Amino acid sequence: MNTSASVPLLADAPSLADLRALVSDVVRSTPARDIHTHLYAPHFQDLLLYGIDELLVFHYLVAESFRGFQRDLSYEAFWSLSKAAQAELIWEQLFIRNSPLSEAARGVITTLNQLSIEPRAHDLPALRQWFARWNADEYTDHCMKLANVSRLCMTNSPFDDEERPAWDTYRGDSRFDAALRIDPLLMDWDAAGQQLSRWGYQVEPDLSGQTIAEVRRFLSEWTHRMNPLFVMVSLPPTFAFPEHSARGRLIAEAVLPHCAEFGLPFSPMLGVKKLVNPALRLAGDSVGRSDLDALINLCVQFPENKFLVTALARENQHELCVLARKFRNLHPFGCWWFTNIPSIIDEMTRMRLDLLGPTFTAQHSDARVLEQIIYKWTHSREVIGGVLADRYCDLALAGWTASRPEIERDVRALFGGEFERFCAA
Ligand code: HDL
Ligand code: ZN
Repeated sequence: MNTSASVPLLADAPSLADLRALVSDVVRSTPARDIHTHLYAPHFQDLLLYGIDELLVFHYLVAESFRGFQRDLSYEAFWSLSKAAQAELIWEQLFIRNSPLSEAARGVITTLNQLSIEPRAHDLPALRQWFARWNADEYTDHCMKLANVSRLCMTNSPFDDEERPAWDTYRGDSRFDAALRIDPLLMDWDAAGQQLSRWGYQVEPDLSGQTIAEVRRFLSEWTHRMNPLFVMVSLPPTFAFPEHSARGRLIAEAVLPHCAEFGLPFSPMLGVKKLVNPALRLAGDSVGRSDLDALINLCVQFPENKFLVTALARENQHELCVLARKFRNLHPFGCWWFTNIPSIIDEMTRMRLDLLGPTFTAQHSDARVLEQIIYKWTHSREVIGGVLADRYCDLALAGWTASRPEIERDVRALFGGEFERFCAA
């Protein structure tokens, strides 16, 4: 890219270098709506994770650390350590023995720097005291300000025994949205059906009798309680639709009619191979390429439903973009989990812009620890800003120089505006 050339045609047009700087400034200064996180409003107390130990024992860093740990450190021995001791081992392995070059390790450095903490001061006891001084409510505001995030969407499961009671007293938090997560219902109907029975829903293992109506009652009651933005589920690479299974019937006969009734997007998150290494626990999941014919069938057979989709496999991204061109009830979002790394965010964002224009949701953080929104949005804005700068320069060289208000409009769309339009449709 020749950034020194002045832009042809329009005399007062900015130079390409000025245009690049303008785009980067808009991307940096536009607040983002974070539509998928594992964070919780402070009302949920201990479910909202923050602080240096939580940052270091993040499951991405656990997986990366085990690659370097001595073979004599068993998984069980690691898990039996205190969180503080685990954090010390991870710090030693990923930050002292090696340079923190991975995305998640560099994220800790970015986060500490933006919190005005000198990372090399590495004194975990002192850092613990610094983090402990914060009030969760004020600290939430502080981290959201540093990340330039306007709203955070939680991941809320009625099946989570620790979370469920908090909904009896939760009256909302203007910074947080809810998302109704139903993995157990669709991934383990036998156990979920028994749980629903214990909660008083008249359901049968073979879905007979009142089961479908009762599952819809369950979904309706939690939708009224949570007021979720969408209904979401993580699905394996083998997910097929239609499918002659409890999952296939529950999606077709209960979940999608429920979402249509309440005007909620259904969000299948495709391609998770659960616990390929169970000893790593939360860090033990992997990725597999999904057959997106399932998505085609969903979009075709349920044109009244909205599908908010993210795929975990890099190999699925191009087809997902093409399908978004075919079905306006399909909205791709985010660079999820193993694709949330600069090299793939760059590739995915270029592909999406080339095929869809600014009509998708460019990113979500998937943050599990509050401070992670700082690094996840800082790193993503760097990459997305670079891609957009290239595209606006290409556009200028083609003869159309976008103005600052036009670029601000487009970036707002990519950072939550298109998601809001999709949800309201
Ligand atoms: O299923 C999901 O929502 C995933 O994001 C998992 O929570 C995963 O463990 C994760 O944290 N990815 O970032
Ligand atoms: Zn997630």
